[in-house]
Amino acid sequence: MQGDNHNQVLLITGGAGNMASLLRPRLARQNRVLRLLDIAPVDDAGPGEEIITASITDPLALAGACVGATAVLHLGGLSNEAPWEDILKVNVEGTRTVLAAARRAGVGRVILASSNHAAGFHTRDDAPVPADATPRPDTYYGFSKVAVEALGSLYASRFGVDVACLRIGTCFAEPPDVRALATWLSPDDAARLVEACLSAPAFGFRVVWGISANTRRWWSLAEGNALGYAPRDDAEVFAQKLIAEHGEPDLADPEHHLLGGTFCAQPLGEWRH
Ligand code: 15L
Repeated sequence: MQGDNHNQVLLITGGAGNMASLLRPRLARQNRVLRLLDIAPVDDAGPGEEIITASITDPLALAGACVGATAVLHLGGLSNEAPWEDILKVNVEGTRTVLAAARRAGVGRVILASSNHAAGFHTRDDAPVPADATPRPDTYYGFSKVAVEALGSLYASRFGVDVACLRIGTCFAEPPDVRALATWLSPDDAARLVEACLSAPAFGFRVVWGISANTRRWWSLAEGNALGYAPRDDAEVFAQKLIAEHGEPDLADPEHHLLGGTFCAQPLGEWRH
């Protein structure tokens, strides 16, 4: 998609999910088709949108979805802790399926939704935590995001696909809690980050934090900046309201000291045999 403003086709997996819903109106452009793939129904396809109802684990469906695509934004998958087998099937196998189909179709750029939970056991002692900090997953979900990043690296190294992994913080319309005063990614900044990844010159493999310019952030924005990401929002505008409701965060508490917050203490998804 680099520099080409004509007939862009952006395949978005997880097209019915929270992030895709926030991004769709913000990524809409003349001469850009948003091709939304999801196993769940996608509501109200607008002008310039196409819908494909399929699972990300279906190689044939992905092969078809990638025909003519200029880039892939892979948001599909489980977005929280889940049973091990589901995590493997949907997040790991699903991502391999997406990358393999993109590569076969000659798609040159893939943006992968990783998560802060790939590095959840880093602490404030490491601040500012670099975007490519060593994986320290906090859950099976976090492990799957490490695997997502590793698959992205494999496809970048082997096949020359540009792959950007977004270690997303907390992406909602508003920060939901006081932790998110540091970890929020506003919907507008999420769109800015995706646009930066789409328009940057060839970059190989990158890992960047998906956060806004939050006053309380402690994760590095340097790697995102290097890709052309310039966030404009700051969760601090919600601080007064959130602190009145929940109190000032105690930074020594593991919820705020550990990068992955409460995920670091939640039970792992149960095993199924
Ligand atoms: C994530 O990866 C989850 O998908 C999201 O629901 C939030 O919990 C977020 O991390 C977070 O850490 O705030």
